[in-house]
Amino acid sequence: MQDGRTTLSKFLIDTLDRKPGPESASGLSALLIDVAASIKTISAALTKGALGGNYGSAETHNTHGEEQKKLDLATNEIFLQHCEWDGLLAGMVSEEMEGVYAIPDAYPRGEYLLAFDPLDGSSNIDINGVVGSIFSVLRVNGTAGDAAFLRPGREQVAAGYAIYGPSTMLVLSVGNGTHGFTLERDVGNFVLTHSDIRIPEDSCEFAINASNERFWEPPVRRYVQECKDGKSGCRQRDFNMRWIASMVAEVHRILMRGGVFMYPRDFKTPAMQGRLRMLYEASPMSFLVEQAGGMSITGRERILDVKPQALHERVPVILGSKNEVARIGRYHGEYDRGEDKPYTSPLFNERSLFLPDPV
Ligand code: AFP
Repeated sequence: MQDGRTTLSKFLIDTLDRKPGPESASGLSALLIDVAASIKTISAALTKGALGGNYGSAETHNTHGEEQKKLDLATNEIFLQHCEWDGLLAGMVSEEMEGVYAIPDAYPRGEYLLAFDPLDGSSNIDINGVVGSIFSVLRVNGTAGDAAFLRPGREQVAAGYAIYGPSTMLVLSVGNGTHGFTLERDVGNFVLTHSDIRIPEDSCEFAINASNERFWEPPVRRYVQECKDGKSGCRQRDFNMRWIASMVAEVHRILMRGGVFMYPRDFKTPAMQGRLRMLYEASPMSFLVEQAGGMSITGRERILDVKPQALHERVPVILGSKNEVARIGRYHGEYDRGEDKPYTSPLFNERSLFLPDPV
């Protein structure tokens, strides 16, 4: 751009098309421009709020048995319409569709696969809260059908999310760091405003749905209890807690100022490994977090190394500031090896004369 600002198109041309590499001239930048067009359209629809006539339930359920809102279906359709025609995709998977969406015969097939959650945190819609869209791009590898998507997240060639807050932002990685673009609404451009985002390695903020505490595993209980003990506990500093019920909003906060987000394994629904979906929530967010210097694990494994077995598989997620996530991983290891002492802190309350050794 002549005014010195970097638009999304300029960023993609410079980063992908003009650099030698597997994704240069393969159409990935054009695909990401189509994804960005979906995001702009969704942003415009959300801005209308209740006046858009899209509020409320669609009175249908998705493959997870969750009630679909009208906006879940409308935003899903927006992604399909913007991305199916360009000849760059071989298939799409979404939270709102049971199987792989095949590209209609009228359009050519391409080399990429797109997985997306068109409206993450949709329970926030009715309260005019923050919501988002999440997406992940893989290159086709010869396999067809579901198997084409069932690959570890480290194979992603691009991942990103949109956050629809006071401003709309697109946060993106094509494997060279994590970068944030802000939508200039009156012009319709995404402009690079947050180049090479870095997550602080330490933090004093955590996010978890505490109403599930009784179902958590001991290592997670231990970590959260230690945070809550604050200055009078073994961490010897106070922590803050946040919960927005939109993974996009939580991850965005962590990218901006650090922290930890947890939707860990729990025993609320024993058949489920976790709450969040691998292909279009955990995997792309883990890619973005790692590209920003953070860490993302199930508790026991790096998420980007886990090979999903099903399109809508769920996975436990613990991500954010490296040193905090590593600590939670260490607590899981100690617990699994039987080295974890049950955590109690009766001496370390506010009347204590003692402070424990930091661990
Ligand atoms: P929806 O996209 O179905 O609204 O789910 C949002 C989400 O998957 C994730 O974005 C939140 O972190 C999590 O669910 C919130 O879960 P709780 O309902 O337990 O707060």
